[in-house]
Amino acid sequence: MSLTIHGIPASRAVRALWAAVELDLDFTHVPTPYLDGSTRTPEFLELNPNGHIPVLIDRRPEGEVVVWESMACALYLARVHGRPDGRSIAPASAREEAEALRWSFWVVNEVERDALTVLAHLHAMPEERRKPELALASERRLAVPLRVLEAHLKRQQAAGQAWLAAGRFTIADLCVASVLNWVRVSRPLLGAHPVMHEWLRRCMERPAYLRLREAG
Ligand SMILES: N[C@@H](CCC(=O)N[C@@H](CS)C(=O)NCC(=O)O)C(=O)O
Repeated sequence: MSLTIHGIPASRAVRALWAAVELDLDFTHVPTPYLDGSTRTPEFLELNPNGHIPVLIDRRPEGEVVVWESMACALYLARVHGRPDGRSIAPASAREEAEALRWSFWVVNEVERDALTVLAHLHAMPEERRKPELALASERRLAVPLRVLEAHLKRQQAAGQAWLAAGRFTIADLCVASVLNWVRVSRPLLGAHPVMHEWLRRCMERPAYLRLREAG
């Protein structure tokens, strides 16, 4: 049995890598970049015909399992390689599994595109190519889903649970935080959602995440 993850931490591959590190898994990391054509070679396209990182390969007694789509990789690792003991990031009950699934699908569908626009046009792109009006329009749209998250986290806290799905950091927090991290460049969004802001800070200060980012 062996696990391999293709992709660099400064990309969506961080979701799979972060999950593997949180779960303390033994895995091979192939730091395939994405801006130099590495994801479009015939060999890579065999692994993921979409030409994107991350890709995860799980060599199991019953055969090779290939997973692409970053959220699927992270959820797969927690589900298949995590211990559902109520202490690890793996879902420990049907309710926690449902939370992980619904919040991961939610963040991809309701948040990811606008979050990336905010990151790109407020921070990541060269200044001369940024369009502040695009960032502003995305910030306005994001106010709707972020209100949902803020209200959920408030209810969790009132019930004595500091995290998204449980009283501990789980794969649900990892998946959602990996996207919301992109809006940390937006003061208005952080200021309008203080509970989310504080939760996000705690997620991004996880030693597993910091170790990955330090490594590149
Ligand atoms: N929905 C996919 C998107 C993956 C994706 O777009 N990855 C980027 C890096 S963040 C990539 O590999 N881009 C290379 C390319 O499209 O050529 C996922 O979440 O895995």
